[in-house]
Amino acid sequence: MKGTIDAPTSIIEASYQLELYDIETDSQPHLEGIYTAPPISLRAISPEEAIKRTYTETQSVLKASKLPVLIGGEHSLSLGAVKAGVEVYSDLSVLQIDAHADLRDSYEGTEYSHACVMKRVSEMVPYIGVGIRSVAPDESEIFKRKRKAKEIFTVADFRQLENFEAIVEKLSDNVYITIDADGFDPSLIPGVGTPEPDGLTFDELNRMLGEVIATKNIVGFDFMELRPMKGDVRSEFTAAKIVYKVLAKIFRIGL
Ligand SMILES: [Mn+2]
Repeated sequence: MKGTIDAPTSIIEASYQLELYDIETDSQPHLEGIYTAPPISLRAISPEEAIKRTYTETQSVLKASKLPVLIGGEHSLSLGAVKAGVEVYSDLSVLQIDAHADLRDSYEGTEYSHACVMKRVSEMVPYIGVGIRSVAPDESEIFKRKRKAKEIFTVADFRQLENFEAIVEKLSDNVYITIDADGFDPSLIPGVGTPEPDGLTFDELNRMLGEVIATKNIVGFDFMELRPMKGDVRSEFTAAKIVYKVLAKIFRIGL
């Protein structure tokens, strides 16, 4: 989990620089009440244990009828949140924003690597992937199948859509959103492990999420895989902004 461990602190710090007013929704999301929980301690434990702790924390937030928002962190931690979510919402589906398919069965000796996260998610719930533009040879068959079934949209596929209906119609009523920072174009978020060119713009992602939030019940979301860079705050500021804007849209509809 090297590199991503400092992301939560850097995103929270960047959030202090955000204007509290959101132009788009004509609202101040902070007035709804945003509680920043202490960080989940994940140092010196196995990936399985880290996922388990994330699961327990998310479960307690859901039990309190609150909206869990996870700021990470290694992408595999999303598994803990999805597991907690599907226990409450049996029809749960996941919307993945990511440059990578993350469909490997195992990677570097573990089934709980960031490179396997969507394979593990797909074993729990259906999901739709958007922004995918980097696929390993051993993922290519399943990627092609999912792309043909319109369960995965490359950035090129996404840009050919006239509206977001094809994405929305595949999702169930209750949706968990997982955003890997590298789904964005690296000009917006250079601070990632694998900056893949030709990613989504802020506007593209913001508009698509707006449509999903308007039509679905969002049970939780996460923003993962940021790696802060020295001397460049673009990444964490963009991360803080999208998290705040997603909250603004969810709050406008009402929890
Ligand atoms: Mn990724």
